[in-house]
Amino acid sequence: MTDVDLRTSILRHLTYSLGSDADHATQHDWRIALSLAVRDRLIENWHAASRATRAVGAKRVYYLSMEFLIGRLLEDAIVNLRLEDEAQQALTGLGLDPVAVIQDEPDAALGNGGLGRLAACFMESLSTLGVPAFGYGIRYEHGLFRQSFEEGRQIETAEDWLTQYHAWEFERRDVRFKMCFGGEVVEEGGKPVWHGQEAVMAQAYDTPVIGWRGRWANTLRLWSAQPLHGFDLDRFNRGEYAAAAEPEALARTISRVLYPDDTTEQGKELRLKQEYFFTAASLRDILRRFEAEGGALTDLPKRAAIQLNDTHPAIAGPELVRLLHDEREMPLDQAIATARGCLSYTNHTLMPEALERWSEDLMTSLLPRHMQLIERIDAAHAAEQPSRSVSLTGDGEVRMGELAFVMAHKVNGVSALHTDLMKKTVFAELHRLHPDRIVNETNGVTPRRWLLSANPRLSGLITRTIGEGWVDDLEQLERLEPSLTDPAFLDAYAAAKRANKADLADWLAAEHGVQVDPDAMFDVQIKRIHEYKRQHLNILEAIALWRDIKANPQGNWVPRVKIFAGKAAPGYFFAKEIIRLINDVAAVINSDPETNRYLKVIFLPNYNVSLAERLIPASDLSEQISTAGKEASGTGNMKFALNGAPTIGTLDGANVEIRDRVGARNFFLFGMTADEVEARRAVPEHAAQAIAADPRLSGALMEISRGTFSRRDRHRYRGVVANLSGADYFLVCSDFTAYWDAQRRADAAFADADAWRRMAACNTARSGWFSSDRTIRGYMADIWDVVAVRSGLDE
Ligand code: 26M
Repeated sequence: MTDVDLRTSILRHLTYSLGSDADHATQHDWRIALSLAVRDRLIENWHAASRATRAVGAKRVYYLSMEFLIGRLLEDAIVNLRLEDEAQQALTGLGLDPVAVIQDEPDAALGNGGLGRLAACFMESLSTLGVPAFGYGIRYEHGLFRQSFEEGRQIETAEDWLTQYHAWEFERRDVRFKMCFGGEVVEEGGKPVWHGQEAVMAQAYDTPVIGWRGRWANTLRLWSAQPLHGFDLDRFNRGEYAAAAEPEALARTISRVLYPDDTTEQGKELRLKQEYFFTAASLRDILRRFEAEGGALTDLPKRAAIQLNDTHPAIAGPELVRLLHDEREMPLDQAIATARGCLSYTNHTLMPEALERWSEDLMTSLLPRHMQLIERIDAAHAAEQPSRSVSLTGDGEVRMGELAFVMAHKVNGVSALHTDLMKKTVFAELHRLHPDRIVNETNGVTPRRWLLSANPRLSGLITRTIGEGWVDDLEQLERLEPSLTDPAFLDAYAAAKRANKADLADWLAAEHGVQVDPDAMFDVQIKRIHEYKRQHLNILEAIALWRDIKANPQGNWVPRVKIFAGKAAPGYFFAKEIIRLINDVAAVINSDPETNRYLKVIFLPNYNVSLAERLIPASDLSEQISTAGKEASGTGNMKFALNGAPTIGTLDGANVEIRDRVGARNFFLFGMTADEVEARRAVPEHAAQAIAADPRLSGALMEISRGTFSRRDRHRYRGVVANLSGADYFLVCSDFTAYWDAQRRADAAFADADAWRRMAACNTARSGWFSSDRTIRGYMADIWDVVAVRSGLDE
């Protein structure tokens, strides 16, 4: 089907795959027909990639992740296959609006936030670089919940992306494994044998992941849980209709829904089942492939690099030992060493409440053999350490971070600061025992999605200026450096940003009924809602600014539109309070005729990958204001910098490295450092002190307390104010004055339009290092010991 032009192919699919015709087709039909036509163009290279991998016996990367936040796939495929013009012409020729067709696709939200989006960027970079790789995860029936607001409060509803036909996946009926839970371990012939009690089938679904120019494609293999035996006809015939369907429903529960928490670990049985289910199915698949290709089992590390994305798949350690030792008779020590040779682990957080711990009781009842093996692994590790100071269990719990560390040959952090803090805090003892194990791999983002495709105006300008080599060699953006003093270039740069902002303003008016001035500063904070990310610091500044403007309405104010978006975990009460407060503040400020020329506040519902793609290219200022030491890296920060939005931020996560590269003059730094944060917490009454010292801060808090934003419910935000003026664990008050000052520096810089556009362009020109291609090269060299089979740069 690749021998025909795209238009013909679309029409053929519309007729023969969808059974529709041009006169009756809906937008959905056209979108599916286009997807299938585009899909046809990548299948052959996809198959060629796996043939090439087998032909040279190449080592493969296996990326195990509970989350892949891939977003829409059609536009990505069109861009990477360079079909933009042909698709545009075909659709217009058929009387369709290309943008509407692309946007008809639901966002695949199989992830919570940064961790899941990183996995998606990595998959794209692995394909662009021509590295043989599989992503392994769960095919959730429901991704992250849909968010709406009712009287300012977050309402969650189920997301159902899979109710629409999913054009990008292939069900692999021949790839299914039986997965067991529970039961007991019995001695048989002198060896322990696990007899599981409950069983479900893991069914593979494959989605091709296409790299830049379509030269290479890897596979994202997601597991769906299905009943072992379908429907119980005997029971049905006995009239037990609901009971007959029960086993099926129970089995399917495992892949039913993504856990919507990215904060606190809750120790829920179903979550542990999900983790074991997808990890064990993936390992079974990896071993099957290895054994089909032949070779001694001890050579597994030469053929398979298995990356654990956080501790969610950490049961891979004991499971791989079980497969090698129990099921293939490899001596235990050798099995542990072989597993360790394959495994490596990425840590994404230092927050103690987010570190996974499973109760030994739950582990014993669900995975009895694994619990025994964890004890054996612990004993073997203890024997290596004279001090015996690290244990994988304690207080009746299994510590998954320690388990992942001990079973990995490399452990990595996701920014320089975060890796440094890992060595000094959570893994201090393990780092002393294994000083070469921890390495840093600073995160990155794929420039294909986050610049080329999301920001065609800017990417077009870049390509006209330096050619298109930057797309898969992002550090070529440095070649823009001479243009940073060229007024014609800067004019074009500013015009691209202005046009993106005008588009966003139109969309805000059409979709959300809010009017904004495209010449105002678009100040944007988009990410999960968390106390450590401090959206409340941002809204406090808005309140203080509003009060200042009201006190002096004739002042020379720099117009601002503050845009927020992000979801709160459904059980995270305080985060939901922050959402409501921002919505309430927005309602008051936006309807104030005295100030609304200068200040608008907007909280956009249902933040997702597609909304990020719309907002980031239209942003002027990037809010990255976490309490120092808490944000492991951030990746949104990189997307903004690349798209020419300077950061206002703390020295946290990758902000540090962004500032080093874009230059201190092009970054609005404020706030305490990670060390100062620790010291400040020890100061008694730190919040009260900060409030007493800054009348703007005390004024803003007073405004909240007196009920200005509380509608008819005066004490609505009593809890928020009490938290901030009391414990204030995330030091919002102590950083407020510095944040205010940094915002005023941003105002002054923005008021000088020439200086601002130079600053913005500097951010683009100097952010090339933050490509996920660079990150993946780092993993290849430092962790995986793999090489590309076909470099993305040749041909
Ligand atoms: C854990 C247990 C049960 C249910 C859910 C979880 C869970 C899921 C996701 C916990 C944390 C999750 O994500 C954490 C995360 O997204 N971390 C972010 O990772 C990014 C990529 O490295 C970093 O850039 C961010 O700084 C970091 O917060």
